[in-house]
Amino acid sequence: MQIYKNILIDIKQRKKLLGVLIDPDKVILEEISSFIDLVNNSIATHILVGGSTDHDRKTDSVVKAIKKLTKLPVMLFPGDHSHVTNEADALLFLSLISGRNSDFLIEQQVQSIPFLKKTSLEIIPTGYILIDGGVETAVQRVSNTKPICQDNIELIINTALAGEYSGKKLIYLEAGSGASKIVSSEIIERVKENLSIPLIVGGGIRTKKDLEHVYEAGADLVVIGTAFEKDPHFFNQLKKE
Ligand code: 1GP
Repeated sequence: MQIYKNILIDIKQRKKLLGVLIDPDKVILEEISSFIDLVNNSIATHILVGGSTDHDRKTDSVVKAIKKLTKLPVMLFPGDHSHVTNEADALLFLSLISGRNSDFLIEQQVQSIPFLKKTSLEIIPTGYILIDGGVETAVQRVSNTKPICQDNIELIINTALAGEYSGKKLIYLEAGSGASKIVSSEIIERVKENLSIPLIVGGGIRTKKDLEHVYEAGADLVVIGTAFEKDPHFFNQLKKE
């Protein structure tokens, strides 16, 4: 699978992509099969696995279970270097470029190399930008970094471009899992018009309307986790045609 190449092809064909985020810390393995059934019958195009923490070291077994149940590409979205497994197809190789905590800018990445040197995972360099989502989120707590205020659009654009110019292949605008305020349309529009690499947006997206707004503003791939976790019936509104 060439996941990044396929993302570029999809964008060229004006397809909008949807990633379902599964957090190994929250998942009940016995229930995963019915959940993935819903994912398979929906417009979802990718599955992301990860979260800020993985207390029970479940990433490996969760990805293994998911891979047996779907043909969708599975991308890792790790909270730190210990959450990486060869069972997935790709790794979002995240650098938290909105923060100034060297641990999440480069240290975790360095620590992951002994494993990644031998991996078959497709590694996708991703500039990860934390934006104020109205509540203190797990990313903020775990990374000990401050999100960028939604009013500071210039700083958000400059951070995204600094990511692109330093070679990231994706930019991820993150309001944080369970955010009460999603990334505004204005931010998405402005970042998108400045950027030439694909744009991911996530955090706090709960309704089909939210999803449509974020797509309209210019997001290429939207990530939703909490809304599906809380109410799997949400998939009924996003059924494949
Ligand atoms: C979090 O962007 C993702 O990292 C998804 O957020 O759980 O709020 O959908 P939600």
